[in-house]
Amino acid sequence: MGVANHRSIAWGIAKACHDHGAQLAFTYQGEALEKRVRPLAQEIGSELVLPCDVSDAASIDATFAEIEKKWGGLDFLVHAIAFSNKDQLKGRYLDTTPDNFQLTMNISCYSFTAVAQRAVPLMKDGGSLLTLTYYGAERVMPHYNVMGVAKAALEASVRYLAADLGDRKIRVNAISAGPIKTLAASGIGDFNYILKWNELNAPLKRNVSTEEVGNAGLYLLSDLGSGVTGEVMHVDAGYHVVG
Ligand code: 0WD
Repeated sequence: MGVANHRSIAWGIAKACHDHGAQLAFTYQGEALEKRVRPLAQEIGSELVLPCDVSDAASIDATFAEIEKKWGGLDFLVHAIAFSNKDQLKGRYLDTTPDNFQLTMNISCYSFTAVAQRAVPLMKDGGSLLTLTYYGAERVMPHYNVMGVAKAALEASVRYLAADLGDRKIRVNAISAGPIKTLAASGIGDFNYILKWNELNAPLKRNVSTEEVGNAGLYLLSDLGSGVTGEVMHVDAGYHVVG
């Protein structure tokens, strides 16, 4: 969930999983994105491409009902979705409006729990849930503002969901990715500056690629990561140890 185009982090994860034999379904939000997602899904032989707006409970219900009908079960799920009004991803956090606070929290945080509620009954033999977060949850990053607050809540929900679902052999983790130039990132003020700063200061002295996040995703989603749950794993060229 969350492929918008070939630059999307979710696409990096999808490709890594596909390369290792996973059968995948994709969701898209609205017709404009459908036009982008369908050809990508076709590229890796996926026939299940479904609409899903995570701000609409009925839409999530319909998506998972269709997955159950087609597959009868689910092994893993990737949630790579976030949204906030662009005019509040610059300037001060202090200026966040109540409407955009709720919208950002709903789409960027609560939706992970909402999709987990529908995915869990399909994970009959255990499973793995993965979401995407950013260092702005832990430390103040310029312009990240309300999204940083939402990501902090998302990381906390990873821990609570991991505790709730461990007895069903369902693992719940997050990847804290370093900055990557995607559609969503282009909405963040001074993003190019953040990219450059990360490149200059990260221990590896570079930024990460969606392929690298994809490989880490493969580890957490597959049995390679069977002992890992409740974890926020940084894939950021090490920036979090210096930033
Ligand atoms: O630097 C970055 N790019 C980082 C991104 C660093 C660390 C974390 N992340 C996170 C993002 O916050 C997000 O949670 O990774 C996740 C994926 O983001 P992305 O790959 O950077 O961005 P993008 O390719 O734009 O995919 C996000 C997609 C949306 O795209 P747009 O740009 O159209 O908003 O999230 C989807 C949509 O496809 N999305 C929704 N899907 C269903 N229902 C909704 C919604 N209501 N809102 C947004």
